[in-house]
Amino acid sequence: MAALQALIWDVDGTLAETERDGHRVAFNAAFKSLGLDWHWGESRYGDLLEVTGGRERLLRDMDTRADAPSDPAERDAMARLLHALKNKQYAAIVAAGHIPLRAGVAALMADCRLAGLPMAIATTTSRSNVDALMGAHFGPGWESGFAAVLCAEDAPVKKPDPLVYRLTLERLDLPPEAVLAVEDSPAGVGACLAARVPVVVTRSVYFGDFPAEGALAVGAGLHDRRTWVPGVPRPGKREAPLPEDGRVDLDLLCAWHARRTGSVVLST
Ligand code: XBP
Ligand code: MG
Repeated sequence: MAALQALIWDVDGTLAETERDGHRVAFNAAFKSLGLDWHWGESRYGDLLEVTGGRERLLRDMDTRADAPSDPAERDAMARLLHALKNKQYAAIVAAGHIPLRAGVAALMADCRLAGLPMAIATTTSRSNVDALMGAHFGPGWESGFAAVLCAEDAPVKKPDPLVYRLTLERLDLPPEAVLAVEDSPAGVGACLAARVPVVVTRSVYFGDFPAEGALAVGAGLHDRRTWVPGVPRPGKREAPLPEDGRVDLDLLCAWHARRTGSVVLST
């Protein structure tokens, strides 16, 4: 069984709570800038997160609106414009310091750097959003700290499709069993399982209680290992939460990765 050779990060919900206070707020500002009387509340946005991709999410919402253009080409153009405006607003929100990293993220990244373990990013959000968030927290040269950064522009078929993980593995030149992903959403876990990538789940505000079957471990946040429960591949069979204090560090992730027993459920 391969030892851990790279850690792969999801972005939205995993690195930071970007959705409720970032993308949602930015979408609402974009609606306003076009003079639209549209507003996504927290709960409505949570429902729309079933759709991955901001533009795709907009199109889903437009299906329910009488005042959205009825012509498909016009509707598509409007979604593209709103999405571009939203991403600009999002970058401004992030640059203003409104979106902190989730607790435990920076420390785990520092563990990887210290241990010389390569890291990658596998997300189906736009590259500009990743750049805005990572640049705000790690400075303009942040990308040099990552062996691969794959975004929506690289993988246009979005999670839960495994494409972004398959491309990331290709870029890293590693087999799936040699990596570990950190995810927060059902779509993210679905993408990992379909790509046979082992995954741990750090629960985010919008995905607080999905079953996460097939994950190696599930917890409320990387900062507190007492909230984590190592998973097993079969439904209904779970271990007790970890008793000891401390964060989820690289040693713990390596231990979970090493003791997995074919725990990646194949969905394809
Ligand atoms: C999150 C997404 C994205 C973001 C918005 O994907 O589904 O669509 O909500 O970004 P992940 P865009 O968790 O894999 O990062 O507007 O650029 O799509
Ligand atoms: Mg996510």
